[in-house]
Amino acid sequence: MAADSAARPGRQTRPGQEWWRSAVVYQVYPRSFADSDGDGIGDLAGLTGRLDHIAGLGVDVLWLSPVYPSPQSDNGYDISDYQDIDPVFGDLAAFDRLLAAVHERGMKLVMDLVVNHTSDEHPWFQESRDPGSPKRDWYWWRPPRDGREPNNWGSFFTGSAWARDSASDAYYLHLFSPKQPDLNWENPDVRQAVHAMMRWWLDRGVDGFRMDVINLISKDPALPDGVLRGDGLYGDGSPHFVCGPRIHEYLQEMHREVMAHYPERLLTVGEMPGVTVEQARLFTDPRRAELDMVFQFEHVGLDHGRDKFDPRPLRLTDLKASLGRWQTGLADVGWNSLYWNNHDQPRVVSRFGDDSPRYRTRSATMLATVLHLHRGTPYIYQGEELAMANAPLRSIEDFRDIESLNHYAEALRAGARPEDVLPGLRAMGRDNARTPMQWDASPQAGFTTGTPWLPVNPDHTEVNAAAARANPDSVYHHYRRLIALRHSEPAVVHGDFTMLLPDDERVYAFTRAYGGTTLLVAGNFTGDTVTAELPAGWEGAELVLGNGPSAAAVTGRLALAPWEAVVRRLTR
Ligand code: TEU
Repeated sequence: MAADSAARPGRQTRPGQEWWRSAVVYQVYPRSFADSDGDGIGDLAGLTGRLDHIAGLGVDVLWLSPVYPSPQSDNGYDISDYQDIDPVFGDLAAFDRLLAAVHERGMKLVMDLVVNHTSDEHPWFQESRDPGSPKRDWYWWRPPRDGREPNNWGSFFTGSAWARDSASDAYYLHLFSPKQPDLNWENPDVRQAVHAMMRWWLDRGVDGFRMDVINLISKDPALPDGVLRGDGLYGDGSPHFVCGPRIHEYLQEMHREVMAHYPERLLTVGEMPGVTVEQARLFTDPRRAELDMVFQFEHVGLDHGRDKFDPRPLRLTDLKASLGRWQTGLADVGWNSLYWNNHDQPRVVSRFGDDSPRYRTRSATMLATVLHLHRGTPYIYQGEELAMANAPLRSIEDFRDIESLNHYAEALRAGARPEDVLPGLRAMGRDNARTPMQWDASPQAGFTTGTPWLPVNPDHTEVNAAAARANPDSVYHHYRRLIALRHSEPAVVHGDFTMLLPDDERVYAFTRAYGGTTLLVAGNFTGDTVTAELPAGWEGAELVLGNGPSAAAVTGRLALAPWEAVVRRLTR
């Protein structure tokens, strides 16, 4: 699919009809998807060999998490060369073969753009360590303040957000790990280098970007202290870098310099920790020419206590209030992304469903139905279509993720016992989402012929793609039917959203209305049989999609079996 690199005056699809509004995206975390050479790590050739599994769902886009050269300190979100492929995943020729195979199946490929920070092993950073280098101002270098860090910000991965460099006895900023120094987007040379790199991938045929923590790239240049966090050790710098002072300017410039030159072809989604609905309206308003949609974090923070590793039970009314607010807030302008899972979140069937053999399939298909019938673009994370569950992570030796390992070490330094810390890591750690994709019931689930970098979940003997594709009642085929419904029923894409039963702690119900069609969607978030009041007029409505034996008869009351979901349709 050749890039339209000629800058045509904005011939744009009418707002509201862009192709990505009816699209479904499938995220691949390549390290854990399919290994073709037996080294225990997934690779591009392995992914290319498994594309029919993805295409068989009917998805439109494949989002590929980073495959660039990287020391792998944060599993590729620490990039040391933006225009090549890490040898562990293959090479550019293998990438081109993957891209062609994706396009041959009528799908698009979106790359992960990680430009808030590079790896500390990127040549740009290595050059910047010399105070006299022209690259010095490509990063946030500051002299010590009273012999210590330039401000009190804490890192997302525990500890200070500053690291001292002996080469110049100065500090550099890293919101994540010390091996992920933040780029200085105040510097136009940085922005131009990023734009050139983006065009290089788009001219190669890539169809867009998922932009990693893109709302963190603009910092308050004064770098003021933050309010001390609960740990009393570090300040919360987020008011000074979340959706910072120049973020819209940077994104509008990126759109002018890059996206505008490839009209109607791209999908751009900004990952935005801390973004609000009001801000998302600005980021996704097509008239502002910034991004198509954003990943917000409100709904995946509702079960956080002191922090993410202090999980609390989810209240369904909180979830409905949060997702309902995002539906209302982006109803007349902008667009939502819709997700439960990704490589940073625990598996939703374990988190918000019931991953027991009895209710794993039923709760997974209920969660999928409720999410996919919202207004927005749904994202499916690898294995979600199989209802893959959290991994049996026992001791800290079972963990690989830098975020979990750093949290554990800091908690023990602060005096906690392992048995106090491990339950939160087991429930919420990112390794839960990163166990190898479960292809079949063979010893390593068909993921590798070698030793996997992270153990395969033992439940792969029952939970695997081969079994799912062979079973018409599987989660896989339910996702396929949901995607087919999105592609055939305009009310799913364009319908107005109205939340029902906002105060009910058991049932999530809403309607979608478009033209003469109204859809009723209801999901039972419990393991009990429940009934709920419904608006009149639904008696005998057509059952479009369900996941349970009872297929929830609708009279004046809605009766739902444990974890049952229904979609009914009325056409006036
Ligand atoms: O994640 C940013 C982010 O907000 C998450 O790290 C979040 O803080 C946590 O993991 C979930 O509670 C992006 C990438 O998705 C993540 O994999 C990277 O580690 C991070 O940025 C740094 O690039």
